[in-house]
Amino acid sequence: MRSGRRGAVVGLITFASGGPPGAGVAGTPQQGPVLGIPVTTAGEGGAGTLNPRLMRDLRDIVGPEHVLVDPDVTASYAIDWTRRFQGTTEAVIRPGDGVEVAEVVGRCRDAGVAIVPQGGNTGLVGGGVPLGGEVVLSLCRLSWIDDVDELGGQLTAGAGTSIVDIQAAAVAAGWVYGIDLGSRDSATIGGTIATNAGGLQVLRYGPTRAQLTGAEAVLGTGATISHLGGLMKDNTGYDLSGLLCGSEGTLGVVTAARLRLVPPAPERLVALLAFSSTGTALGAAALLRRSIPELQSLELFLQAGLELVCTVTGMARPFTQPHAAYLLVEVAGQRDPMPMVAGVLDSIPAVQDVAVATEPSRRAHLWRYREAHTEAINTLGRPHKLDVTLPAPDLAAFIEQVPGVVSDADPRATTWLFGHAADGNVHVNITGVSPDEFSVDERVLVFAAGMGGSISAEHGIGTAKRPWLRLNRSDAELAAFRAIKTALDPAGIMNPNVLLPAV
Ligand code: 2HG
Ligand code: ZN
Repeated sequence: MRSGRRGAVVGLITFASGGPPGAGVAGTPQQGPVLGIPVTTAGEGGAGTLNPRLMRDLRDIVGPEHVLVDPDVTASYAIDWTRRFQGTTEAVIRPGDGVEVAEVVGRCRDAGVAIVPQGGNTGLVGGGVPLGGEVVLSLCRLSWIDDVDELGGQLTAGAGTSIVDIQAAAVAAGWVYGIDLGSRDSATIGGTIATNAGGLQVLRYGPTRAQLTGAEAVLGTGATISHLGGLMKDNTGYDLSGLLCGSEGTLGVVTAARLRLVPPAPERLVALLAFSSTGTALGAAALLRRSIPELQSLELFLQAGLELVCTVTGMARPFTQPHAAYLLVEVAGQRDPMPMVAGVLDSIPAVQDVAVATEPSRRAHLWRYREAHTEAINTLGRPHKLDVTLPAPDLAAFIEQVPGVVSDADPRATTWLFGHAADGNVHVNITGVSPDEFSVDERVLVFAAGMGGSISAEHGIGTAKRPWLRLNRSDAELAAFRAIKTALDPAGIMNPNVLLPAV
């Protein structure tokens, strides 16, 4: 194990340089800060030093055209979607199947070279970019769908398959894939498993882990595990697929997944509801959850976000008057939901304005007010993105108070709030703050954890929140995490700069 040099002090929390225990990467790994966060470099003595024999072996395994080394080409693999997290890599490796993935991982393990697995690169917490000069293992060529079981409602997909392609294959088989998210065109099943992605329908179908009946993966040891039989009931010991889900590439690389599908719910209605306060909106959200079993989505946004979306997209404002808070509600079932939804809305006097759509393009239009928040905020510069969950009774107070917490930390900052009301999950986006300034991040995470919340609802810990995992996890839990990491990735080559706090 390398020696731990004390590292940067970020706000209230001091953290040390270096990777997780067991990160016994061969050579003399260098450590240096990126955005003030200490990182462990690729191995073999740091960036610029991948040895020619390793490169030759990698070319033999995947074919020379799938080992990308031109910096102009590799640059796009080294930056995340927010542009806040940017690293460098000497090589992007694009294996064509699980066997090649295993050979690449085995060869990198032998050479002591760290790997960052990468899917659609749509993660928002710096979990899929080579901040320490790691080799990028792109799963983009593992894009295939197989073994569609129309009877049982399941399919198997390669890790590089996009969510939109899985959704389409499910529909073609008479079923539906229960996960939907704004980045559906680019996000891949492998990436969404690595992060246990949530999205817009968690309230009805659960997060990605709930869709997974099994996975195939190459562990950091180089061993391949495959559990793709898809049995709905299978109590034969540890749920390794469930463990890999949410492990952010720190234990191994998922190469394929067996997914359960859900029955179609063709009769749909989307309603945009306006309220005079966050509190009344969240009160109505609770009532909607209790009254409408076919509730598919329940999203929250505020007036400032709506105004920004309208300005950036050119969309007309949905109502003549501005309102403090909005709920976007989708209901989907076998029968026309309109009469039932109308009855429920009549019983909520706090609703100040309503727009309802049943026709697909009108429904998509209402959804755009919510989904365009991410891209609209990105036009203001590189945002800080924090993704927290609060206990339901504390959500309104958090939303009301967190802008003050942010501006106390940095008066130049602007706070944007939106999210998944039914899950207690609010996305705190902060603009006007330098990308390498972490004190605002820390204040928000400490505030959320202090209210009993989680510092990561659905995006994962990545690099962005790694120093603060202790806010939610005890020493005993972290020791268990490290023991698992050491067992499945003894050489410490798998995504060494994410999830686990440095020691
Ligand atoms: C969403 O819910 C995504 O739209 C992105 O999780 C959230 O941009 C964000 O912070
Ligand atoms: Zn979200």
